[in-house]
Amino acid sequence: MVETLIFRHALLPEGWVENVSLTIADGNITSVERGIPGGTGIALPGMPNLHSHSFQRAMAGYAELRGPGADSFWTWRELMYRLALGMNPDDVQAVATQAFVEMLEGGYTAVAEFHYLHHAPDGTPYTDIAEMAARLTAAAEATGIELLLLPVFYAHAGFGGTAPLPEQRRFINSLDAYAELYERCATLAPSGIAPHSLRAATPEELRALTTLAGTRPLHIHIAEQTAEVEACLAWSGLRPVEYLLRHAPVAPNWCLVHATHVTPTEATGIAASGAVVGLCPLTEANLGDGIFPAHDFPGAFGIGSDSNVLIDAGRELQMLEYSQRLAQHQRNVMASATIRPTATAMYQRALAGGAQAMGLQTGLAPGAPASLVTIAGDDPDTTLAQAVFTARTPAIRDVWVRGRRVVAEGRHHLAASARAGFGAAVKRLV
Ligand code: NGQ
Ligand code: ZN
Repeated sequence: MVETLIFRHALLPEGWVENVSLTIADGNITSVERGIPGGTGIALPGMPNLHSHSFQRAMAGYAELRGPGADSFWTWRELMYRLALGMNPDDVQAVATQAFVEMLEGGYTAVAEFHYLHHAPDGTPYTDIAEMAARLTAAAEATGIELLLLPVFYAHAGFGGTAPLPEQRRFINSLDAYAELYERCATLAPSGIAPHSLRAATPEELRALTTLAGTRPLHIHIAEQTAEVEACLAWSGLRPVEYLLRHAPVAPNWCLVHATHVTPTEATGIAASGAVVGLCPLTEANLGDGIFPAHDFPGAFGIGSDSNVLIDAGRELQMLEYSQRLAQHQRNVMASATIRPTATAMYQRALAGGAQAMGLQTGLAPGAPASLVTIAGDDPDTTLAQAVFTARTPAIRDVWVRGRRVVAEGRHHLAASARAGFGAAVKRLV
């Protein structure tokens, strides 16, 4: 089927263009024409969500009260582990369905699921070792979001190969079991390799995973918390990013998730490696991680919804810019000399970085997937600025993924049933 969409404005690789028509066949853009009148709205390439743990959507709002002592990332993690231990495959699918609906309504057209809840509650693998990944795939297919599966390798509780904690038992695989899991995932959806962190994989395991990855996407959590930096220094004499840059073949197919605590030398090293930094500003704020020095980072970055405490690409960019303003005591920090409107500049960089990290082609151009979102307004830079900085509700109107329209007038076609399934799962879980 061939379809033509006409827009008043569209964000093309070279910037905003007026009166654009896109011809779509078999899910891909086959031609882009300029000077075609009669269109309405503003079209942008859909944003890749480069880091999500969809199951954590079930606890959004339930961890915002103080415990007996001082709360931290680590006390949040205890609650999160308790949730993880209670979830069955139906729950995982119901919660992912809701999260993916919200992602599509919030401007994301693709998601990388950094997925580690593999096994049954007692830690034994399901009959199908990729049972949970299959549930994520089913949720992605039902909602229409494009999925990159990142089955996570998790084997240790801390640096130096310490034994995993009992409450981590659902995450644990040997390298052999992981290879089987990966192969199975690759039959379900495009897949990459994901050592959870330098805490969870030893140097030998990291080497084996790097070999398995080849040039496929390789994502790893790094330097998110100061306690992790200190533990890494105590173990190796190096900071986490320093360690990785020195001992692993970090390259453009790598995504360093968070990279919050980096020195200027480490930041320069990441940029030189060509790797993408996976920023998750809302989760990093929610968990009290810290602020990545994005203001002068010359490398690639994308955005991720991570814990899914709030799912909205615009809000994620807003938090990114605001965190830099608060730290730098300046305004319009993420704008550049070539793209002065801040929201547009951030959007373009996060698109490119997200696509690189997920191994996707992006941009409204011939040959790229027809994955796009629209917002309503006249002046595109101002409309996007309002969507990011001033809108009280998500500004996304329509969403297409690979030529299939899944959101119309701000609403996903499965919104009501997804919400009902999610509500039932959460009621049982919390
Ligand atoms: C995760 N989340 O894997 O879900 C982690 C917490 C950990 C974030 N880092 C677990 N935001 O890092 O040990
Ligand atoms: Zn994460």
